[in-house]
Amino acid sequence: MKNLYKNHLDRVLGLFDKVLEKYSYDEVVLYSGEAKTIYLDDNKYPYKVYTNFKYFAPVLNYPNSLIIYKSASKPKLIVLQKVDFWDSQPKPLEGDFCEFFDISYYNNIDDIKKVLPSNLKNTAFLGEETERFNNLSFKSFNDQKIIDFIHYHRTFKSEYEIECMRRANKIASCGHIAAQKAFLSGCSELETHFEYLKAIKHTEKQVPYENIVAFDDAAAVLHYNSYKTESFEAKSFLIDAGASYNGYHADITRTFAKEQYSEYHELIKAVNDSTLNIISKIKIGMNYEVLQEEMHLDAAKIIEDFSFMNIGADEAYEKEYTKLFCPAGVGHYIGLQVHDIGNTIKDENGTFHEKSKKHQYLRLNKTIEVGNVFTIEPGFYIIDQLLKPHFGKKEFNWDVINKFRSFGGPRVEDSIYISENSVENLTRPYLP
Ligand SMILES: [Mn+2]
Repeated sequence: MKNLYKNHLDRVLGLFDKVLEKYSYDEVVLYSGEAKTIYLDDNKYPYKVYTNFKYFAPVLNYPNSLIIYKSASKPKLIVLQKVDFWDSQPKPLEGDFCEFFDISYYNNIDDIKKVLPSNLKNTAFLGEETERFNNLSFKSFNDQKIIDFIHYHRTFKSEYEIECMRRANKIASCGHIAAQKAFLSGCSELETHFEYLKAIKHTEKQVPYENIVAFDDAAAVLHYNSYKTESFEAKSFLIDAGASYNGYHADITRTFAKEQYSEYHELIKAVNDSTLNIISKIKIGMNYEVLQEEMHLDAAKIIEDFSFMNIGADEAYEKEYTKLFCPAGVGHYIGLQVHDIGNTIKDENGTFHEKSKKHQYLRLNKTIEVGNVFTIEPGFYIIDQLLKPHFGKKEFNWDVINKFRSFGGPRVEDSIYISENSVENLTRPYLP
């Protein structure tokens, strides 16, 4: 892992060498960010490190820290270590990455200006511009040209990043297995959520996104997070939950039926087959939107096979009825962010890439290239808000729709890495 990390850091530093030279800077300062205070309160929101800061190193929980990098020199990492008895004290940094940085500490946040380089006239600042940096004469704050350059290149992952994501998937899989058990043993949504956290050993603050733990019809609410606290005889369970390793994320969805060999179990199987089918169609050089079309072709087949409508698959596809049952995008880039950045940048100069016109909720419609990591997450839901304008229409088989409504609808989501010679599923080694 240390070698992988070393190569990753070399790549990151190489990118900064290039972009600093390209736009005539001597140096870059990245600010980790800070914990924000709630309005008229003395409590703070959970701290989340600036993503381009953690691109350098897995320094995830050290607010008010700086990375300073000048081409051809060892990057500096300056960490705040407050001395007070109220808060738990940040420990000195440890880990494989430490030896590749000049690490130093400062004790008082008001001294942050003292630890910055003395001459900032050719220095780029990246990160959240809080008032601490007001009146400082950086050459620029968050120069869009630098950001676009870095965000474009972040869509191509290093071997180290892939290894982190494999591990994140492995951790999340333990949670999924524990959650499935909890559901089958009659736990409530909230209890199931706790079992998940317990299994992955993350606090609520550490999960990459709010877990979706949805029983029965709640599964049709795509971002459901108002867990019911009471247990009840649930028939189906959808869990969309991740985990992180060194700041890299997993994003996995699985769906279960309490009753095996039931019709809903068949529907889950059909959606799982769709996930695997879409993955099998992936080719380097193909536009990601082709996979979105593939998802709708599969949804049309599900409509026909389960008789959700009184028309065939071809007609359901052509008339775009599949969008009523399968309204979301087929997936998104993933990495340091769950919905990783870079989907609207075409090249390192920041040329804007327009989103799909046909599929308004599709985040990604760029060409699939070596190094990309993205999710594939088809679903098939009964969403009354979408079906309402069609209520009563004879093309729809309302008996079947009514029968499935109380199950919500399945989604099955894996993460995929495109390497030179393979399409690697980062999720399946750990979870069926
Ligand atoms: Mn996702």
